[in-house]
Amino acid sequence: MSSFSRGFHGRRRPEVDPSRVPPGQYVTEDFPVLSAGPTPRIDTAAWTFAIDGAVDASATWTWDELNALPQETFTVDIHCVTKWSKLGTTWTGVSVDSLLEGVATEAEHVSVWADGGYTTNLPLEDLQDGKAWVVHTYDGEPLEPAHGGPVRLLVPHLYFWKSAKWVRGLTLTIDDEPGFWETAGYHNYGDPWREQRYWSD
Ligand SMILES: Nc1nc2c(c(=O)[nH]1)N[C@H]1C(S)=C(S)[C@@H](COP(=O)(O)O)O[C@H]1N2
Ligand SMILES: [Mo]
Repeated sequence: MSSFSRGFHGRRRPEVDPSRVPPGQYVTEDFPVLSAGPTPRIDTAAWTFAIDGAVDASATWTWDELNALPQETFTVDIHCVTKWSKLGTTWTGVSVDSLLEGVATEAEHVSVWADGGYTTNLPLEDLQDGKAWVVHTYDGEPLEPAHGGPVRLLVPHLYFWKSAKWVRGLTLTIDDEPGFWETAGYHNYGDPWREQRYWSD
């Protein structure tokens, strides 16, 4: 009896801090895969990451160059518009601040683009000041292709559809250009704490 209840308690889910769960969300221990299309096959030997658009000079990085930039490992909560949140996810990658260093621009918007044709838009300032990364490692392992490997964007303070999997570049734009889900009715900004799920929210 006592050993049974000890074992039972040992397998209990960790307590969830409700202040970390945005309105309308539930916490999952799983890591669901949500993709609008098939998982692209990506060869890192031919891969590049680009910053272009309304910039004085475009910049590109090869796979080796990206990996030679300063790397950060950080733990954040992620929130999907389909209502699951996953707390305490640990990632490694390059902060977008590092990529934007030396990029001169008048732009205030970004169109994020990815292999497979997915796009998403956000204000440039939401990618700055330690709020966004391009990540290649999840929980100490190379990011699985289904979750966006070799590299995805991670913008944890916005709904997870802004975190483009298989990201290949940031196009800085003067005008805001709604992306794949934003054109299909998702909210243009997508703040989970204000429950900005759809255009009408
Ligand atoms: N390229 C690409 N990125 C994407 C998507 C997609 O379909 N294609 N789906 C988005 C959505 S809606 C969510 S919730 C997350 C899901 O990431 P996951 O499959 O790693 O959980 O990726 C986002 N990034
Ligand atoms: Mo999503």
